[in-house]
Amino acid sequence: MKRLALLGMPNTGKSTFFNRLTGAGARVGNWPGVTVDLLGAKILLGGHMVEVVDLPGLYDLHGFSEDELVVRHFLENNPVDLVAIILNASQIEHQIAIALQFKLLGIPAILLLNMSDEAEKLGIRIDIRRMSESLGMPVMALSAKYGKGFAEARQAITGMLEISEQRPGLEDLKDKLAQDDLVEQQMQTIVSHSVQFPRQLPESFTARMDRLLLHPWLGLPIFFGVMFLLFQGIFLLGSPLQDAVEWLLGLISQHALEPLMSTSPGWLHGLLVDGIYNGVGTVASFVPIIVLFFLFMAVIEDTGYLSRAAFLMDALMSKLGLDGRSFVMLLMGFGCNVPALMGTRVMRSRPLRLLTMMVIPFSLCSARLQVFIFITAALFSAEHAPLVLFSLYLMSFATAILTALLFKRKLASQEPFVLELPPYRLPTLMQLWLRGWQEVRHFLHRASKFIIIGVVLVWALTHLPPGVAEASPQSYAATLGNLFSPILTPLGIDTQMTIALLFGFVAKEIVIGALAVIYGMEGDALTHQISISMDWVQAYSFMLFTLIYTPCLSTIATLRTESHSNLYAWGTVAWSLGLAWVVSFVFYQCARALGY
Ligand SMILES: Nc1nc2c(ncn2[C@@H]2O[C@H](COP(=O)(O)OP(=O)(O)OP(=O)(O)O)[C@@H](O)[C@H]2O)c(=O)[nH]1
Ligand SMILES: [Mg+2]
Repeated sequence: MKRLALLGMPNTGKSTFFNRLTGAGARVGNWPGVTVDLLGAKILLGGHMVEVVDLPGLYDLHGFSEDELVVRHFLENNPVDLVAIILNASQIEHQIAIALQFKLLGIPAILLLNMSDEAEKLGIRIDIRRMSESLGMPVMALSAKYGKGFAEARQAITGMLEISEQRPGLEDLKDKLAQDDLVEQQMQTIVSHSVQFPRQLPESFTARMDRLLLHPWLGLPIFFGVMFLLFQGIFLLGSPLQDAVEWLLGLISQHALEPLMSTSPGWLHGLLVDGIYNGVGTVASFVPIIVLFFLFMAVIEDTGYLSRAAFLMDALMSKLGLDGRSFVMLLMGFGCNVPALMGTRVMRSRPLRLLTMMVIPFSLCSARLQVFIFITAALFSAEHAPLVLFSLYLMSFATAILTALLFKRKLASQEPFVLELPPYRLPTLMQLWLRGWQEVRHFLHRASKFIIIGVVLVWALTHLPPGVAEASPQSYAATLGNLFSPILTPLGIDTQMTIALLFGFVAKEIVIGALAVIYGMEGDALTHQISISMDWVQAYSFMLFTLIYTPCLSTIATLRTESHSNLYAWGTVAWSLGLAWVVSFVFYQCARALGY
């Protein structure tokens, strides 16, 4: 099998090209450092099976951040037939060095000048033929996003792969890169011979937008306003969709599932309908909101506004021992903590990375959001519910800030970093569609992996030993819950909720699934049941604990693999568990003391 590697600086459109070439759904975003790990896909090109590998971006081959190491490690250990170097044509004068480095290494390469649409708008003219001659490798103009030049690039790659021979991995890549001066010199010659810059770059749309959005004192209020509108939009559009899914699930159960199951034994009916169907269904009804949430975040990310958030928050974050990128990762953590943790690979300083990874688990992720929407809808009025949710987001930030302040001396770093502000770009519908679909797939994956197993286990615990009444004090569930009651009763958390919390350790989606199973209800009946089984103080204490105690098993696993340290991973978990207990305890006891 042949192997084609896509390589270039961060944010040049490698993943966009990869998706177009392979039909895969790699994550794309207008932010340097979206791809931080290898991603491969196999396709048929000109009669050969070709493995295409999308690599993280790298500033140069000397780079030593974790994501750049991934690239170097790949090149050193994997034979490749062809390297497609993808660069941003509008920044050609800074980016062409990588092409030269590869040429000096003697690896067959093709140079794709991506974003040629943007370069053209800026009035940058590139003499492709001349550049190709002086570089000694094929050069092509491309717009991976809109498809211009794609067919030609694909054809050229196919042709080159036909004749190429696989090179073994490049051993000791670093030692072979000693010719920086030479690269610098040649780079200038090539650019001056084949690129024509306009005498004066026109004032771009981006510059005009930034005058407002990065305004010294309007910038931050605008940013928070945008985030506020985003959440409003999600609920405005999401709630009716959620109701529709619930209605549909009810219909299926009433007209298909119940008649079908009417003759089956009681326990099987219980397991399949009250257990799996209600449990997974309750979680599934949140999928529209979560998909919308990711779509809105994708727009923020893909327009390039996320980079502005990093810029605006950089000064504040540095007071916490973090930087603007940490803030962006916290925001990404609102979606899911796992990719946010991996996104910290772009940080070169290990202490900074560890500190950022320590605060990310406090980001109120979309799985926790489901629990909170559910509980607030049950216990608070429609007027108060948004305020309650908002307060939980504030708590999420507050716990992150507290953690950073407490640990910043232990994990002190001074990594100088220059923030790149990419131009504003509009995502295409295709990109948004891909993103939405990815989230649905991600849900199905989690549903099959954790949620079904979780709800079945909860069902078994509430129905065993045989013969006990459902969730009665004699059931295993109650026994297990009682085991933890000395710890959780002072927080106002009862046995049922304890079971939900225990399973929530694995994945937060299971929390509501588990509640559906424990009470043997779904939809409005379940909401009503929750509203009478606790008061608002207990509910808020439960939500505080759920927010802080630990995100999920995948996050813990990621903390461990990314830090290469068991001590760090479990230390982080111990800290958040302890903090969760203290915060809930203080809240619950104070509220009760005040007579609520
Ligand atoms: N205008 C324009 N935008 C593009 C083009 N190709 C990609 N983009 C946009 O550029 C941004 C970066 O694209 P990605 O494909 O994520 O870039 P990448 O090189 O994989 O980035 P990293 O994974 O961070 O290294 C996204 O907002 C894309 O939509 C193009 O040809 N023209
Ligand atoms: Mg990428």
